Amino acid sequence: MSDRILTGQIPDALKQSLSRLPVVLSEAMVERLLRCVHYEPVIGIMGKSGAGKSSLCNILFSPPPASVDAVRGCTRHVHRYHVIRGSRTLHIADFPGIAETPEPDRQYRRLYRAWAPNLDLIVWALKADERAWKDDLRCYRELLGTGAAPERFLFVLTQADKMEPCREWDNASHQPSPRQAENLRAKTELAATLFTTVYPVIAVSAVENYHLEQWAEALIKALPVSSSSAVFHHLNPELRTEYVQEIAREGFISVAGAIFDEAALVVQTSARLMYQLQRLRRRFLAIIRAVWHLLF
Ligand SMILES: Nc1nc2c(ncn2[C@@H]2O[C@H](COP(=O)(O)OP(=O)(O)OP(=O)(O)O)[C@@H](O)[C@H]2O)c(=O)[nH]1
Ligand SMILES: [Mg+2]
Repeated sequence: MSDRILTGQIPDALKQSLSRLPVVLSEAMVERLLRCVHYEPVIGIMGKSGAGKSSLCNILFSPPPASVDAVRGCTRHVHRYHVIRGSRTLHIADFPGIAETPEPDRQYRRLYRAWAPNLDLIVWALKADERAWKDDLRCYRELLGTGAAPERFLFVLTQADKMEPCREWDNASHQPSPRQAENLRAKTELAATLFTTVYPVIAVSAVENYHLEQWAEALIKALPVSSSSAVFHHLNPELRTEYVQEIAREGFISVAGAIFDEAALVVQTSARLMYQLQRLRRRFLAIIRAVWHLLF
């Protein structure tokens, strides 16, 4: 069954649950909710060339995003990729590699300013076996200097299997050796300290399928609640764990609650009506919870 048919049926159930509200109000609420359901998230990807940005995206989303077009942005390009599932699209904006030109900071500032209003989250890939992240750090600080919010950035340590001593990687269990694990722990801590990250830094390997579930959780948690369910819809099915599902669903329910509360503000409030509104709210959110898996 196509998701358009489904979302056509679901508004009726939702409208019914809101039948005690004025029709204009309940219709406006359902319309706002459906806008959230069909919202097309945009995730920005930053990091040095070769950090493993494309590999991470290809393993994270389903179907793997295909390069579609290059958008001219000032002097460099931001590559856009689209992940299309059914009638829904997730957009990925792949920023040019840091430190590839003599003037990277200025270009990044310009590109970032142009894109910032559209980005739900920026994933910053740091290669695990890189000795120094001097350019990444300088660039990140530049962006913060332009007013970028730290909570919009999620850092990830990529290519964990290349961490020294890289010959010790266990190819059978797809796990690091104890010495590699210790080095990875130290490196993620270092990244979190240097970049003063809002979210934990997780070491992943796209090639070895290492820690991808944990990272998908971190991604869904870091996203704004208004877009986490839409991103969930595009995750590789293997990464749509119960826990990831719960985070996204609860986020969407909080959005629905906020939509209800805003609408309720315009309704006359007597003590009796307040009580009824609270009951209505509970019923409305219970329906959202029950149909969430059909929406996403
Ligand atoms: N061993 C290992 N190799 C990886 C991993 N991720 C990516 N690579 C390899 O690293 C190289 C660069 O990966 P990409 O995903 O193309 O990196 P990128 O950041 O998109 O690079 P640009 O598009 O040039 O900016 C490729 O040869 C990948 O196969 C990983 O987790 N482990
Ligand atoms: Mg790439």
